[in-house]
Amino acid sequence: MVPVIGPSDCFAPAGPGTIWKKCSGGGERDVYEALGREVELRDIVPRYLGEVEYKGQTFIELQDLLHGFRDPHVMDIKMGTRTFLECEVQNIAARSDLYNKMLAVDPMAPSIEEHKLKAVTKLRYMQFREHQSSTSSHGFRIEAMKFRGAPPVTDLKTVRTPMDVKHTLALFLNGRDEVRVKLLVRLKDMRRRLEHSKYLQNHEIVGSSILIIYDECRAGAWLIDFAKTRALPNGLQVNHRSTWAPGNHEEGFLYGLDQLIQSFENLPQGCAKTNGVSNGHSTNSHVSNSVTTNGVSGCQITNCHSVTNTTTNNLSTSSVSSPSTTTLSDGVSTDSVQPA
Ligand code: I3P
Repeated sequence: MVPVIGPSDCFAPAGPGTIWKKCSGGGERDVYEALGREVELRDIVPRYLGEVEYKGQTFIELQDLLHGFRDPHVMDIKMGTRTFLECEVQNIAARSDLYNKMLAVDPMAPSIEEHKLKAVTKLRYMQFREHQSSTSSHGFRIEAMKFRGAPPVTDLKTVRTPMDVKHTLALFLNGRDEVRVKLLVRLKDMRRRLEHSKYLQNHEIVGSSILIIYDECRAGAWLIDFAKTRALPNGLQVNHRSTWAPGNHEEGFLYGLDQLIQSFENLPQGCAKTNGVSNGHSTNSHVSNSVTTNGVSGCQITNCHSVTNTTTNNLSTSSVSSPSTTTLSDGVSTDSVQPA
């Protein structure tokens, strides 16, 4: 996640052009360092600028991908068919918070036993989330998105079917076919680089996201969030496309990227064009009558959640105020951002 759509207490602005991300343990820092050493991957992940201690907390300083965009549209897409670490398979601790989150999505989902216990394991919850969303079928799910001048939309847990995904992507692009074409070029380039990556040959990339950003002038996509990236056990190989079975460490990252590319390719041109900024956005709605996109063409927006927005948005940042430590001449590298 990024500040604009992620939990605000995880980030602090550093800048200009950089953010601080709260970091527990050195895992994510090590991944950014390793990815930064692989020249071919440098351009598809935020630049890592170092570790920072501030008021007793550890942050990693990263390129602010939003820097240089003007009130952009942002989408966070969680990648992979598996979103939990293999170690969760052995974790039998049942959690009441996850039971409650499950109930909120589908009150019928818990078993009789789980209802009695009022708790579920993390594995059970994570797999439930995978099946409720497009993670299981598509190898990606849309976690959050933000439209220009509107608060983030995060109620997307049941965007699951190919139609749901298509409608949500179409709504996000708002009929901007030139953005779709640029993103396809970028996503295919990412796939090529990742397929040839040495790092990917011996790591599983679990729970990472592709972040898509576009405004009137530019469009880009990056790979973010590496808290659950792990080295594979010695001698084990994965192709990032095969089905997961306990112990095989496949996470379906590249399968998801294939499906994401195909989903963008299959979008009809000019689908779900809206007349600029609307007062609300609806995706995947069970409330199709509250869709406020104007002039929907080629797609019916049905079966979705509705989000009404009234305010201009607001980069949410944490209350931690941080001195600037590093500045970048250009927050977003020009070769990774394509004119929209
Ligand atoms: C959370 C989400 C996170 C996961 C978190 C889940 O569910 O899947 O990825 O954190 O586990 O609760 P939801 O998306 O429905 O809010 P990790 O990626 O760190 O596993 P947690 O509750 O143990 O933090």
